[in-house]
Amino acid sequence: MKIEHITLHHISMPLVHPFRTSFGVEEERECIIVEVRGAGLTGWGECVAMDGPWYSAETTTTAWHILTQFLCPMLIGKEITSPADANKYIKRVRGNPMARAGIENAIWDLCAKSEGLPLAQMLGGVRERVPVGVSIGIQPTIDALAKRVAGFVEQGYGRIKCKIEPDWTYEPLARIRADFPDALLMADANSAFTLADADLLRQLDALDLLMIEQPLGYDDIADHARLQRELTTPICLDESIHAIADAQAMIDLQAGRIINMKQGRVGGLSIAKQIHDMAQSAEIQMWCGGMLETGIGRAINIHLATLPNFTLPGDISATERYYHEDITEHFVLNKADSTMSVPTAPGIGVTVQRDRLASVRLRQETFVP
Ligand code: OSB
Ligand code: MG
Repeated sequence: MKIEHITLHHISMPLVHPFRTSFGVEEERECIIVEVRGAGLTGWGECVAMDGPWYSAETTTTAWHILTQFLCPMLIGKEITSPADANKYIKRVRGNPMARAGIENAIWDLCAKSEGLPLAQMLGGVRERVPVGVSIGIQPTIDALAKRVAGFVEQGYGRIKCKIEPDWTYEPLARIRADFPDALLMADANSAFTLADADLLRQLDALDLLMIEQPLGYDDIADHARLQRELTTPICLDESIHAIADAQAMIDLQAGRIINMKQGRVGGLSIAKQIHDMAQSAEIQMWCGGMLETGIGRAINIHLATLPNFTLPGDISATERYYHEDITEHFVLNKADSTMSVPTAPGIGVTVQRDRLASVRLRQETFVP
C-alpha cells in the first residue's frame, strides 16, 4: 500500500492529578499524535516525548523537528507492505527513538488494519487481558500517600508503584507495606540516586518489594550491576534501555533482573519485540511501562503487553486515573483481577474522536506526496 497522507497533531491534555516524580511535576500532558493514511485506511500512533528533557533527551519540540523535517518526508508516497518495509526508509535517522516510534506505531496500526487483525495478533500476543497496576507520584506527606494508595487499592489495582527520591525512600514505602502487608509493591526512582546511596537503598530490602526501578543514572548500566550485587531486591531498568545494545549490555553485566519496556523509549514496536525476545531467552522478566499516554498510546501498550514475556503487571491504568476526557473511548479496570481487556477490533482497536482531538490540538501539519 502507498503512504498517501500523514498528519501530525501536537496536543496538550490536562491531567486529573499533578504527577510528581524525582525529575519534576507534570500537570498537562503534551504529545504528538501521528495519523497515517493508505489504501482507504487510517493508522494512529503516539509520540511520547514530554514537554521538557527530564525523562529523556527528547521533547515534543525535538520530536516535531525530526518528524516534520526527516521522518515524514522519508515515508510520504512510499509503497510498503509491512512495518519492516517502512523501517528501511527511516533507518538513516539516528537516535530520536520517541519520534521514530510515533510514526512506526501508526504504520503498525495501518498494516494490522489492512490485514484485518488486532495489533496484538500481528505482534504475536498470547493474552486477551493484561495484568495492570498504578504508578503513584511523590506526595506532600506520608499520610497523603497512604490515602492515595488506599483509594487505588479500593478501585481494584493489584500492583502499586510509588515514586521515590533521596528524601522520600524508606519511610513512605514502609508505611504502605504496613498498611498493605500483601500488596504487590514497588518503587521507581527515575535515576534520583547514585552508588553512594547504596545503604539507603539497601533498607528497602526489608520491605519485600517486587523491584526497584531505575535507581541510578539514566544512561548507566555498569553501576546498576554493582548496585544489584549489593541488593536482594531485583533492579528493573527503565531509562537506561534505549536500544537493543543496552538490553544486551544489561544481560551481559547482570545489571538488573527486570526490564520496564516502553516501546517509545526504544524506537517503536519492532525493536520492542526484538528486545522482548532477547529478554525471554535470557530469563529477564518484562512488563509494559507507561508515559501517561492518551487512549491511542494506551491501546498500543495493551496490545504489546500481550506478548508472552510480559509476565508482570504493567503501568497501564484506567483512563480516569489520567484524564477526565480522552481522544478515544475510555479504558476501564477489570476490578476482579486487576487486568485490562485487549481491544479486539483490527489494529489498535479504538476509535479516535476527531472533535476531541481538534479541541486539544495546539498545531498540526500535513504531508502528501
Ligand atoms: O518512569 O515509569 C516512569 C510517567 C512518565 C514518565 C516516566 C514514568 C512515568 C510513570 C507513569 O511512572 C506510568 C503511567 O501510568 O503511564
Ligand atoms: Mg520508570
